[in-house]
Amino acid sequence: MVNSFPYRLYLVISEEACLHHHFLKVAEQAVKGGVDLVQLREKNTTTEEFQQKAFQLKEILDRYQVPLIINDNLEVAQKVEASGIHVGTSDISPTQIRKTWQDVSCLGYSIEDLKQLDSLESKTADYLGISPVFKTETKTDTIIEWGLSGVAKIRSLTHQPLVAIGHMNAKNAAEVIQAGANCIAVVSAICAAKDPAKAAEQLRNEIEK
Ligand code: TZP
Ligand code: MG
Repeated sequence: MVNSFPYRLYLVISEEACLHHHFLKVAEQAVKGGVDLVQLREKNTTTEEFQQKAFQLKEILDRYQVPLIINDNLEVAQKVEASGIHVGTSDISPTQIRKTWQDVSCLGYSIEDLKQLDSLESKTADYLGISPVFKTETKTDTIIEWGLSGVAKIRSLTHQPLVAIGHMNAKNAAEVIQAGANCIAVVSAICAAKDPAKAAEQLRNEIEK
């Protein structure tokens, strides 16, 4: 069977989160270090700005054949011909996205409650975001902290690809994979690193352990 979700290390990037280098440089370095999926997640920006950044980022990612996912903006995602879109429970729904964008190849949906696992919205997604695995200062409007036991519980209930996000780093990546996640998603572990390529490489090594 073809593995439709082969990704292991997922960079969720915004210009603001990149502390030491321009976000395009961070993305390129991260890909060189082992990131194989990238999401552009820009809050507090205009659609025009978001779109411009997405075009710039996609140009780089295309060179490495790394797919671009757009956070919660269907218009931008389709305009830049991204590979997919990621949404949370309070955003446009996965079923609505598929109606509008029939050939979307990678649709991500974050779950914050076990009950959501059984929903049509979850089943419509190509992967589920376990959000957040651990509390993080990068996103504070969260409801739950899944922890390792939450990851294991979700793994026992679904065969869907699982992306772990929230305070993920090289110290905890291996155990979260062991608990059942397919892929580790990070913001600050790479965006705030002085050497994003090295940070990505360390994460990737832990994931592949
Ligand atoms: N969704 C759930 S936690 C999170 C998002 C976007 C932020 C993760 O950031 P960090 O810095 O990797 O903890
Ligand atoms: Mg959202």
